[in-house]
Amino acid sequence: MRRNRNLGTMSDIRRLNATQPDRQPIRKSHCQENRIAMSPPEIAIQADVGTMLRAMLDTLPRSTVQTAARIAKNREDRERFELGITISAPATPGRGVPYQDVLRSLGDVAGPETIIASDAGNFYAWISRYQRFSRPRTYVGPASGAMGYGLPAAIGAKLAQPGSPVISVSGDGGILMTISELETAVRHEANVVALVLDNSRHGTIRMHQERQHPGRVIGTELGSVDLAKVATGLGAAGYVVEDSRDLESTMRAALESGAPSLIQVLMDREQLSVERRLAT
Ligand SMILES: Cc1ncc(C[n+]2csc(CCOP(=O)(O)OP(=O)(O)O)c2C)c(N)n1
Ligand SMILES: [Mg+2]
Repeated sequence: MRRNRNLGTMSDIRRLNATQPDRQPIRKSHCQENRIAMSPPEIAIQADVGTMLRAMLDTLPRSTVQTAARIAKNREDRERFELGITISAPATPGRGVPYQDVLRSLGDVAGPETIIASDAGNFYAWISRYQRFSRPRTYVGPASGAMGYGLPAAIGAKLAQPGSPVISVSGDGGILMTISELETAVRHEANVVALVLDNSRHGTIRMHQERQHPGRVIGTELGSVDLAKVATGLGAAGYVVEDSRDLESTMRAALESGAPSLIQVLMDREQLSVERRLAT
């Protein structure tokens, strides 16, 4: 069987050509047709990419020396990284729950086996930066950034892995797209916890409006919805958290309740992203 592996794409080659016009890249192709279809390279090699790279590596000088400077630089980089993923105190305390507190509680409640399924929205930036995952296959996220993904993904994960605690994290906009799936969770006894970070707006889009079109806010405000009540109407348990101090105990209660549940967290509406707040 012919293995079809590529070293780079045509756009990689074009980019290379643009940045280094005086150098002709070596083009490697697994098939003759592909090779001759492109403009003629200086050196053309038809080969399997793995075989070719191994052969090329053999021609390079070996450098296995870990210099003291390199080790010190690695340590420095690691420290900077650790600092970057340490949850800080909210810079300006606002009304409602700050995202830092949600992340801190989530980090405390979620064990290494907990599966977290994320929706798309501004809160996702906080999860990707601060939540630590130590086991493979414990994070489920929408590769295409589709809102509404978090809860159904959590239900799927729970059905596939019933022994693992599963928490979905969504914004109010995203959960409203697929909240009806809580009924599916109830029917299939998929006991997930849907954590909803409710800022009564499409916070992500508002952030883009603030950045690119200041003073021209349109269509990003959402109404105040009693999501916990909607959850109970669908047969799940519903909780509302207004105070950071109740976050952890509510998450634990929901995980241990043995029923699908939704926790509506009333967020600090002015906190738009990890670094940005609304000026108002
Ligand atoms: C299906 C779908 N529609 C629209 C978008 C564009 N979009 C990305 S984030 C976002 C707003 C998300 O709002 P919310 O879920 O409340 O999260 P927040 O940004 O407020 O934290 C929108 C409309 C998308 N990603 N997916
Ligand atoms: Mg929102």
